[in-house]
Amino acid sequence: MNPIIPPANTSKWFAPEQGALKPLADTQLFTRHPGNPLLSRENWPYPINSVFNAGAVKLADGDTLLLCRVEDRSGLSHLCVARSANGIDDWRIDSQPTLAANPRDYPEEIWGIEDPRITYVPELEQYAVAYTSFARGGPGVSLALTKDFRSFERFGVIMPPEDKDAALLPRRIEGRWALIHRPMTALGAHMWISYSPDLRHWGSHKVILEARRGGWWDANKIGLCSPAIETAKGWLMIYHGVRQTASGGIYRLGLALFDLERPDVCLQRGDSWVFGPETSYERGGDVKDVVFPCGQTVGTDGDTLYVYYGAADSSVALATASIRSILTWLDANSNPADSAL
Ligand code: BMA
Repeated sequence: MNPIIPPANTSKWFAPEQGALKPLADTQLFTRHPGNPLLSRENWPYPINSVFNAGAVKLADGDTLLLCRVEDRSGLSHLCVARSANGIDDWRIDSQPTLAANPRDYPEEIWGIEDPRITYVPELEQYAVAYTSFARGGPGVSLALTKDFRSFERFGVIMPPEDKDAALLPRRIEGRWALIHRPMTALGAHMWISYSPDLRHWGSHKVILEARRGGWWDANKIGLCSPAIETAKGWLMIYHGVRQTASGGIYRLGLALFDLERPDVCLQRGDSWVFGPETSYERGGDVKDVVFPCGQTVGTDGDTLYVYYGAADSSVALATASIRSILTWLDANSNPADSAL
């Protein structure tokens, strides 16, 4: 029998029913840092249960700042800053919560605040922090602005429950601010975009990426991970998909690209997931089988992504990737029609 010889430019066969032969996903797009996990409860200057799901930003002085979700021993979460010159080790951690829930003035935070995403907004010369506020009505999206991660201007709830996984785009689109978020609606758990003239009043809501159905890795529930990355080819978004199994959910990461001036228009969506729980610190922890980035920084080469992710709701870990390689991968592995499955 003749051996099956793949075409020269592909090493493997993939999904013949989709027409042209496509290479299998390159799961090596993301490389774990050998020092993982970077931060866990042992590193904390005060007693906590766990630290995970951190927003990230590169400060003007070159430091990497992580705004970590910290779960204390009451079970509720607050946010705490860790700074490092190289973004890898020698973290300087605030000696007490940096941004704690304030349920007296913000009752939507009665069960804590979680999962911050940080966007630097040049027009405001401030960082916008979108985070989950958790109360009896469920999780909602709250917003705060800060210049220094010491004092914060709170805007309160900007998207009512049930909603989470939100991040602001760094600039206005046709004069309006744009927020990516993930409301739970009768339609399902899909990614939406909403617009605002002032960061307080939001409208023009639209679904931009749907959870797929059936056996897909991102069936039924998806959400934005770290904030969208502006590239020459479009807004690159890393999103999570949750596969429900008999033993619980598996949180994995996928890629999608959106039009620069029409961020509601999906240009490409990867067929397969590109990063999922494999190591012991991702497969085991308070919630097993979870990788959950909330932030990234870009290296001085303008190409290397440093993606900070929560591992198993127990620690903060780092994976690096090349933006150029991700965009090349999307060219070879996406099907625009998939955005509306
Ligand atoms: C999601 C969020 C994350 C969490 C993940 C896995 O719904 O609540 O904060 O990391 O579940 O538990």
